[in-house]
Amino acid sequence: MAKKPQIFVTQQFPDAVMARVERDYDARLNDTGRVPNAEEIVSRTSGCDAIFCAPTEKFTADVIGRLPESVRLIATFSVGVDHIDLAAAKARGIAVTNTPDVLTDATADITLLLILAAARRAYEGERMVREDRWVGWDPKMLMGIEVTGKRLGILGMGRIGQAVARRASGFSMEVHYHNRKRLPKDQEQGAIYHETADGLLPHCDFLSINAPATAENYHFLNQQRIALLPDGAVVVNTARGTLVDDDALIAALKSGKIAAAGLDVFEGEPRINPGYRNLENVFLLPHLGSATIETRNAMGFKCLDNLDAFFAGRPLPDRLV
Ligand code: 8YV
Repeated sequence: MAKKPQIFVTQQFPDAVMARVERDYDARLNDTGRVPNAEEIVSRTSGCDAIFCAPTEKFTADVIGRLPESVRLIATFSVGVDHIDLAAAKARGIAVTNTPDVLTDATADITLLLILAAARRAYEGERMVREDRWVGWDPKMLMGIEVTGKRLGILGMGRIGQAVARRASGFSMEVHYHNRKRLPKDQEQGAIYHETADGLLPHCDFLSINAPATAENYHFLNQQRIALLPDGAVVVNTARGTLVDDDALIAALKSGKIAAAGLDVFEGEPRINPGYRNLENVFLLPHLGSATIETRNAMGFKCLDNLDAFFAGRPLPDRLV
């Protein structure tokens, strides 16, 4: 029987995915119960042909430069690839694949969950019931912001942004967007295009951040840009925490300039800016965007489809470099 390719698997992925890993690969599992650091990534990959990883592992140019010669593919369990220096991988001849499409719906669903939860004060309401502080129906209790019919601005109209736009039309929202490139009409989902992000912001009763993290959009939502939003806007982020300047958003949530926020991602996660913890008008989730059984299995299978193709000498379905 042919020798199975050796791969380093950095996380305990869903069971159905791990069953396929163990059947088809000579898998070296990260069994430390925590995210491997740079040293561990380098030492554990010794003799491996490929790495099956997640965005919790950082593949900087330095780490990529120190990977053993034998490593020829990094398959990441994510659509986002800001944790991998693609140029450094390309320079070393290491292919990189990701998992587009399969997590679009789950992530768009959670974007709507955050829009609704933030606008309708779900955190305060849930706590009131659970803590037995609900003394009875009251016509002015926990009045939130109506979602139906409002303007939604989408920053980043890729697959997930478009799926958010489709869902928002079910709430009769007027959708606006900014994207580096304007989309062809048939992909715009009826949304109104703004050539610049700053031009989009004044139209956002709700702002949904759906852009990939890049060096250019680091702290995109800063104090100056928050000032461009209408007073009392709602902000949601399901993309990457680095697009938001947390101190600026916390100050705006305190002053009421931003009425509420819903956040699934944080700069430096799993640690979060402690300023969020005491705010009632922010709904916080621990990066659950793609966390459904169906989607997480599909993401894992997609990584394996790429690994299988690589070792069979076929073109990689989701090759980035
Ligand atoms: C992933 C994500 O589930 O795909 C991405 O880029 O942010 C998430 O949906 C998460 O990064 C774990 O792999």
